[in-house]
Amino acid sequence: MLTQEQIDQFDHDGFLNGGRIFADNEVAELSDELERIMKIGPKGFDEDAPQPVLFRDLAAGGYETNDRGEGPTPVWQIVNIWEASKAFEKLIYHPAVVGAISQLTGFADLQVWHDQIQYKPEGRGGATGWHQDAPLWPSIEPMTPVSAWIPFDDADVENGCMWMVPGSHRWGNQMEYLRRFGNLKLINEFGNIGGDFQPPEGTEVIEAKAVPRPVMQGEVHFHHSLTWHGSPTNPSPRTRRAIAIHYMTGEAKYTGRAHAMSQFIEIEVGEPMLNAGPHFPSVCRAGKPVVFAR
Ligand SMILES: O=C(O)CCC(=O)C(=O)O
Repeated sequence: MLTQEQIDQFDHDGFLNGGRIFADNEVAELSDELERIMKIGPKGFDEDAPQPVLFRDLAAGGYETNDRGEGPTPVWQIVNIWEASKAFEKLIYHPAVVGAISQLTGFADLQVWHDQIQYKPEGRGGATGWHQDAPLWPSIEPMTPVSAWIPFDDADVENGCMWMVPGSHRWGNQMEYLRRFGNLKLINEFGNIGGDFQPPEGTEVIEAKAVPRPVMQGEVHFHHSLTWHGSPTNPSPRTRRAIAIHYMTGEAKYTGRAHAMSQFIEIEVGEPMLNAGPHFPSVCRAGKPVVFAR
């Protein structure tokens, strides 16, 4: 359970380190599972085997790639690893994570929108540009979800932890502004954002100032879907591996607009995502985390 102080902190900042909730052996199991799937690779799954929805190097665009589709500064993105791995399927139901998301959103019903591994290899892992999540998810409205971010390595400034801007979740859709900073990739420049940004009048935080968000193995970190965030390159000798689980609240409705997940939505425009089908598991019902029983 999060304390009221933690909930207030999240409301103010748009992010929160929720502390340690995973034992070492749980982190090790997930980390081994991730390495198993990385070995299979984007092209190695049998056609009829359960597999992720997307598996690609996010940073490869415009570069020459090897036969795995890997460019010179890889950020391996695996979307819905839970569909390919029992250990990750169990993770999306984790009662401490789900309970905290329910507290932070104030919603009793929650579903998984999708999950996403971002794997930055040691020495050459690429950057994930500054962005907000909700504007990249036009298929669902309103923009209220919260994500849990769980690392499988200590994620710190040296190996490309996320950076965030406190209070930015109250500033609406600012993707047009953030796109101007696509050139920021290296650790020593990544925080140079927001200098000329004027937060909307009446918001609590009135300066756009980026801060690094180190998260240690075993801990969970939460961020609002409108919080400005991104992560720089990983020049360190350590991997930076993590999963984000993007949750939807019971108010989410299908808009008909496109996203990698929209091909799996089995409802009509305007209907609640609650009925969207098996790719969007319900993980909290009437305020109680659903027990994973498979
Ligand atoms: O893992 C990262 O560095 C970025 C993840 C991210 O953008 C997200 O969780 O929304």
